[in-house]
Amino acid sequence: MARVTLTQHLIEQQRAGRITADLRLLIEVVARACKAIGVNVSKGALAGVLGEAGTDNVQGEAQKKLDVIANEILLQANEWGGHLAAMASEEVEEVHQIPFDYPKGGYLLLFDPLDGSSNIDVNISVGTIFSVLSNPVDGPGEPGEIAFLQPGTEQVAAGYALYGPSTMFVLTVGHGVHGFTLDREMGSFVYTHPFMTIPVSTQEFAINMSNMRHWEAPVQRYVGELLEGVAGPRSKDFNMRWVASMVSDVHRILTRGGVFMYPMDAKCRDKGGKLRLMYEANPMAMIVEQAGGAATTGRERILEVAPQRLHQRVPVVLGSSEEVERVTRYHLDPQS
Ligand code: P6P
Repeated sequence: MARVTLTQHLIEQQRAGRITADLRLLIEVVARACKAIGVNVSKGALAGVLGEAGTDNVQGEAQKKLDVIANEILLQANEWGGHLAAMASEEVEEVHQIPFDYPKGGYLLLFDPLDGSSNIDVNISVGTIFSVLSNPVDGPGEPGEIAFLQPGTEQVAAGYALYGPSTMFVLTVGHGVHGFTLDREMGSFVYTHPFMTIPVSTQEFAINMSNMRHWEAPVQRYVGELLEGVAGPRSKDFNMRWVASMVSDVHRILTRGGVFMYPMDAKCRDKGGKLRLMYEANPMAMIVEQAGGAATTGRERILEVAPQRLHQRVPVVLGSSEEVERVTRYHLDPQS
């Protein structure tokens, strides 16, 4: 049977009126940039791109960390496309405007170009996360930070690339979550995972246990019950996974269920949390909800958080709805 590619899938979404031609082309450009990032990531030490910036490679050029390379690939790929009014990246403090001589479009693109990059040097999977908003600013003016500060419910598309044993591209435009696997011979993303769905219940949790002493009481209680296993109030045993690469942990949950937590704790409280709202929590929350899961800060739905700053952080609890609802209930009703 002829294999459907990302391009064909997007054309079908456009024919069904679910996305515009411009959004289709934007997603294609992002996916192509992710392929280029994957090529660099998979070279590892061979490309002289591991390790810290500041050292010189054989040509005497300053070596760049992979996340800087990934950021440049995404910025350059999207500047000329004509679909964007502006971009925002974890790697760039300010909003990135489209060069004045390039055509502009009606979308805002936000991304974490290489999430989990601390895992690069130890050859553990990393990913790229992206989010698409509509530009609320009419007319030719350059959108400032304010234009980006929209709640996650306003996202028109969200997705990630996972540079793992296989390179995958996972996408939602608000009509389910769909996964694509890179066929390296063809160079195209093949539609391999239609309508990815997160099981309601699970026996697997993901959290950095080394932070236990810093957690707030509801998380202490919740994880304590998981660790009590079948003899405890949950009456079943739980397994734990922590890749310390959000895209990998979320992809596992999308594939077989689970609950992922980077909760508020005494260590990250002054920053508001660990993970970034606009280009980590929001896109992943849209994906998780579209796959039938849930995503909260522990106290409120992530997609309804009103952003105050472009790079703000939030606590994150996401995955199998039964578990996310329990953790959230423990925060909101400690006597429950
Ligand atoms: P910790 C990676 O740096 C990241 O932003 C996420 O991808 C990941 O879930 C988290 O931080 C890991 O944090 O504290 O376990 O190193």
